Amino acid sequence: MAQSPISMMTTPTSFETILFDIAEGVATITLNRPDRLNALTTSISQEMLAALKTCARDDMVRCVVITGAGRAFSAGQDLAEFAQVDDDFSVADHLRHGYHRLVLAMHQLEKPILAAVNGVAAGAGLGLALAADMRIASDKASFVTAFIGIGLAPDSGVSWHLQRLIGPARAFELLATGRKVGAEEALRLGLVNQVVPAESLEETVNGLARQLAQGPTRGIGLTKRTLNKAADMTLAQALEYEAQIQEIALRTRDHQEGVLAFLEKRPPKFEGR
Ligand code: T3D
Repeated sequence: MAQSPISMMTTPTSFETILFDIAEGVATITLNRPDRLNALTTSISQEMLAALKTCARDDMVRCVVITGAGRAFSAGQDLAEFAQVDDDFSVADHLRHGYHRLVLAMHQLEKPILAAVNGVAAGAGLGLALAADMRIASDKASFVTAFIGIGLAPDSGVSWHLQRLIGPARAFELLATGRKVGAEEALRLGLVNQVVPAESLEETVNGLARQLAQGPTRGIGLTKRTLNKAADMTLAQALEYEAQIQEIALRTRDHQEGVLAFLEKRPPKFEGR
């Protein structure tokens, strides 16, 4: 099948559309096209994917934060890039080579991912926020499915994540109407874990990220794996899967340290192993 240039993925050597920083066990990926509300281009998807691969490989990374520069989290697909495609363009290929890889990389990364939703999250930008394990939102954040506004159906995993988080009827309403949801309503719906004043967002997310980065990283990763699997299992299958995963968790250094620390009545010092 012919590939559109906008579908071709290469690994970038340096980042131009994201900021990537690792400190105290926390990797922060900042979407960095503030003048376009961090709209997603092929380049930003490639760079995010490369950053996520580093997060997966680097044992120093024990938690990941994704956020946006400026007043938005992300306005979704850059519609200007979209407008420039030629007749050979296949949207399905564009999705497969871009958002599918990103969303799956986030889903499969066995480390916690926090979305610090600093402003509007729309379309595939919402897709990225929903693919995180937790969403902490500023009181200035908003959520717009946006697909229907341009006559599209959901993509970037929104059909999968949204109905699991808020139920199928509410998911349908937000997808079919494109209604913008503010931060407080998002909290009521279960779309976000917490809403904080805009000026406290960074501090709140950093505090939680550092707490998670000091946790038993393998146990947290196995927890994520178990929840992901259980979502599509019967209870009997989930019980069996939990038993198998517990065999792995029980053999981690951090489990030994956790038990020892409890018996010695001291705080555990987890190393992520
Ligand atoms: O192949 C595929 O990948 C298909 C996949 C599609 C996945 C999708 O993500 S589809 C959905 C795409 N996104 C949208 O349709 C959202 C479009 N944007 C908006 O509806 C609004 O901008 C927002 C609700 C997000 C924010 O509204 P507001 O009033 O706060 O800001 P604004 O004034 O509309 O935007 C500020 C600037 O950002 C403006 O540029 P200007 O006038 O200052 O030069 C605007 O054009 C630009 N901008 C906003 N969103 C996008 C964008 N530029 C390119 N692409 C965007 N998505």
